[in-house]
Amino acid sequence: VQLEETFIPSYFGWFLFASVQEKVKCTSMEFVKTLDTLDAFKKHLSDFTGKAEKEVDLEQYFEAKGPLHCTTKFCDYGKAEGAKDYALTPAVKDFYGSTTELSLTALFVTPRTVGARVSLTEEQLLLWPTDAEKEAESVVPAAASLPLGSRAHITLGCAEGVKAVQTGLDLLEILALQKEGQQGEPVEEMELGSLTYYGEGRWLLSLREPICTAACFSSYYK
Ligand code: ACK
Repeated sequence: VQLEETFIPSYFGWFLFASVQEKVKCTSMEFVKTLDTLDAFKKHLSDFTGKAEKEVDLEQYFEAKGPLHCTTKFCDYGKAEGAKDYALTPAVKDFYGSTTELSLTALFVTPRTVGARVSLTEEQLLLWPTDAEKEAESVVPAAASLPLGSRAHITLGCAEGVKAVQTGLDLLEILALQKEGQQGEPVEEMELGSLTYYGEGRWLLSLREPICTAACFSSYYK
C-alpha cells in the first residue's frame, strides 16, 4: 500500500498535444492583446491596476508555466482529500494514456488569471471527480450548485504571485454569476466571439467556434 501511495502523482489531467499547445497559446495571446486595446477595457483598468490612470500591458501581466493541461484531480502526491480513491477509480485505469479531444468554448481574463473553459463530454465526465465543484464552495459559495464539470479549464497564465488553482475558481465565479441571472455587460462582437464584462475585472469571451484540441489523459509528477 505504501508503494502505491508514493506513486500517486501531483495531479491527473488531460495534457494538450505539443502541436496544439502553440495554437492555443497564440489564440489566447491574441485575445489578451486585443482586450488591452479596447476602450471598454481601459474604462475598467483600475480593476487591474488599482488606479485609473495607470497603464497595464496584459501581455506582460500574465505568466504561463508548465504544460497546458486540464486538471481532473489535484492529488498532491496522495495528500489531497480523495486522491487515493480517485487514483484507484476504474475509469482512471481504463482511460490512462488514451487520447481525447477537448472542446474549449470560452476564454476568460480576470486580474488574477487567464484561462480557457473546457466543455466536457459525457465520456470525459467519467474522469471528473464528483466533488470538484463542491471543493470550491468555501471560495465560491454557489459552486456546489453548478453542473459537474463546470470547473474544467486550462490555465493560460497567472498574474505575479497567483497560483494556478485560482483559474478554476475564477471560472466558477463567472459561471455562478451567470447562474444567478447576471447577464453581464455585452461589450462587443470580436472575431473570435462575443465579449462580456462581469464586473471586478472579469471578462469572458464566448467562442463562436469552439477550439478543439487533442489531449492525452495522464498524470504529472515533479
Ligand atoms: O491550472 P490548474 O488546474 O491549477 O493546474 C494546476 C495543477 O493542479 C498543479 O498545481 C491545480 N491545483 C493546484 N491546487 C489545487 C487544488 N487545491 N484543487 C484543485 N486544483 C488544484 C493547478
